[in-house]
Amino acid sequence: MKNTARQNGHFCGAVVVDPAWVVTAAHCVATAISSGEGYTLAPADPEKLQVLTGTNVLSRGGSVRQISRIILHPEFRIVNQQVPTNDIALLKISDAPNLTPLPIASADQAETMLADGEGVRIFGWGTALFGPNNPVSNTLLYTFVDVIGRSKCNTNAIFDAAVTDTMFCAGLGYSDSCQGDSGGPAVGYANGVPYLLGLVSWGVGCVNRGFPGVYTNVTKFNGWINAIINNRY
Ligand code: 4AZ
Repeated sequence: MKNTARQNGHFCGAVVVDPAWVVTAAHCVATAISSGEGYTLAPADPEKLQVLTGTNVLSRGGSVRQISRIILHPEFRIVNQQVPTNDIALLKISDAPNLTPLPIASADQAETMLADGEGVRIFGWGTALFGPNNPVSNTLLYTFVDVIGRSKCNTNAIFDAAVTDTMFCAGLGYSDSCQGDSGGPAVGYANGVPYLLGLVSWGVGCVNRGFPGVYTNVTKFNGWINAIINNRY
């Protein structure tokens, strides 16, 4: 996704789940509005964002699509100042909504594909290093990361119970997602066919030997996604 307020820059990934809809991380497309002591999270202005499709090179090819709606998951929150929960949002493509979707894994497929030690493939144009001023990648990068089971990921030494059942952990110390990869896909394969399992959501640095990346488990949101796409609310 590109943000017109950030000099046309790439800032987050997204995944096509319907000819007219893409899914991304809610934290990519939410703005905090202060209210009283705290704040509420509201959708960003869809006019300021665009979706680049049909190329794996940011600077060349593909087409830039306008979006008309941003729908944050109603339970999207940022807990303890930093952990996004229910970190998922849908964007409606208003401009040539003829995209080819990636199917979302079923709950049963996800059970198998997200077992401890399974490999998932992650994709993004994010940075290679964590830090304040690193460039995003002009070409789409991918890597494989191993799923780290929730009980291990929730130990005191790692995320100390912060990983809920709508998240999963993957990638410990060898390869990882990084800044600018948020909202992009984690994919599993069944007989060579790709299925969407997750979205890059949060972590502590990148390729950190102590901390895996954390992903939104998209398969837990199939009902919400279908309800919106099929215009049921
Ligand atoms: C980020 O800042 C970010 N290694 C994304 C993924 C991870 C860390 C940070 C996971 O967008």
